[in-house]
Amino acid sequence: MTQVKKPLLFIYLLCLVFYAPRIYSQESKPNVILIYTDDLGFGDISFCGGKIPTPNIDRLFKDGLSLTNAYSTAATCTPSRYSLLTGEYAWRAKGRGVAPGNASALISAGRQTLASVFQKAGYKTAVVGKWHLGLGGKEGPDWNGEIKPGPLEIGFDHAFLIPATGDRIPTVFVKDRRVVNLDPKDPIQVSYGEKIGDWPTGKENPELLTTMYSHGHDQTITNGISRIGYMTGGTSALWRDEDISDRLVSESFLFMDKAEENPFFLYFSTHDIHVPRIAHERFQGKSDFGPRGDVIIQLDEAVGALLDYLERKDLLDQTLILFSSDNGPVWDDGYVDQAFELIADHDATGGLRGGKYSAFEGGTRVPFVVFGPGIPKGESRNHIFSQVDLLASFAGLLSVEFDPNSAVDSENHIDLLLGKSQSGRQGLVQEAIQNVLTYVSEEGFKYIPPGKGPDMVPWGPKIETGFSEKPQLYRLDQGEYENLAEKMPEKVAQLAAELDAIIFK
Ligand code: NG6
Ligand code: CA
Repeated sequence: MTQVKKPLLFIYLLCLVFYAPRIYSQESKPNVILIYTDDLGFGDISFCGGKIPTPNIDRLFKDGLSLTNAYSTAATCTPSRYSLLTGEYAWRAKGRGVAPGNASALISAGRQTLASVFQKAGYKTAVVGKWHLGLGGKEGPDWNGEIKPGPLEIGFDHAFLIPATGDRIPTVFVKDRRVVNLDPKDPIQVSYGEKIGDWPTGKENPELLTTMYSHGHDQTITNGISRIGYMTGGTSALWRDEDISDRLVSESFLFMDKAEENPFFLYFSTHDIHVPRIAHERFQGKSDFGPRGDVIIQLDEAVGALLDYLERKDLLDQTLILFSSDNGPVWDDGYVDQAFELIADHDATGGLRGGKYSAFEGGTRVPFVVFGPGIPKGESRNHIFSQVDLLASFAGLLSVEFDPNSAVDSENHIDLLLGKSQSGRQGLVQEAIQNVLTYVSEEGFKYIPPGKGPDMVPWGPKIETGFSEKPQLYRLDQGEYENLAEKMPEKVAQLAAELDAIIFK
């Protein structure tokens, strides 16, 4: 008997040696794609009640785990993205508000980030899409030379970037550290002060515009659209807005193709559905809701293209997909694209008050889904979760040591993300415009401290700020309409103290 068993044991051990790493890499080191959309609300997804069909995003919801009380850390892009990558609330230091298109890098070279956590665990890492976290040293990016520091200095192996936003110049892509397709004989010049060069502007030559601006956005015209900021030069490098989504998808394929044997982390940071909302010709007029609806369809197709890719490469069962948004929805965000006029019964916030920029929930409570192997299908959790937690959560999953003094606000909630636990945060902070900080507690209360400020976002998007000179307390299951602060002064005091404890920690 023993003579028979020994070779069997040997074969068994051999199998373990060969198969264990595969099993490990499939189960513990899944590929991770973080689809980070721009200005997308709950109600923009047809699974959540949206009127524009989003079958591919719906698939993530139907077959994944949705966190219904997940928050971006801010109601605008730059601070949300800063927190997402660093694990630190952006408001802890000045200068992390919406960044101009020539801002220098906001995250210092060498700093630990979500990407560096993946890199440490042996992943190939890439960011493809919107960056909006500044590039270059103190002087800002050298558009005609090496653009450094940037994503490659903080944990990304590869970058294909919209440097800031679609509505900020320069309207060129940056690949790793260089502007794509730049002709050195036609250097780029950029100014966020005085006009530079002689290219037409929206203000001086509105007759050249294919999309009119409504507020701001009246400076240099590229591709028929006037933007924020002035530029001249770099003609061969200018993007065509209609092609952005397709380009981001194809660049993602290139990256995933090259990752080969390594697991990969792809931060797929879409331009959609930010302004200017210029869908590819094949989507123009496809929704009944004008350009805002068309780019939702385009976004959905991009998600579908990623899913198809994974299916084709047989990677679907080895890849976790996270899907979320950097802040809540907005309608008129600076261009006349009829987003407001055509909204009809499409409720982009999904019933939340406010929207992008706001201290109300519409500013920061965003769609959040996890989809992939082992994730409960079609379930949801209502525990509170903040995007600032991704760093500690993935460090936990991958057993990577991380510096909690740098990711000071990040908590490990990987079990919640994977659907294995029934608990979340105790409380979290959100940042509205004008640095207003609000607080949500695990019991479902929202506290907005008293402060001065306008009722409506001042520059025109027709969104309530949520600011008031009185303290505000809401029960979130009842919406933010009945202010309970006077009825529940102890609760106000408790939440104000909890908020202070986080601010001054
Ligand atoms: C605002 C822009 C808005 C958008 C926003 C940033 C004006 C009047 N408005 O200043 O159009 O670009 O910044 O959006 O210029 S975010 O999603 O990147 O934070
Ligand atoms: Ca945004």
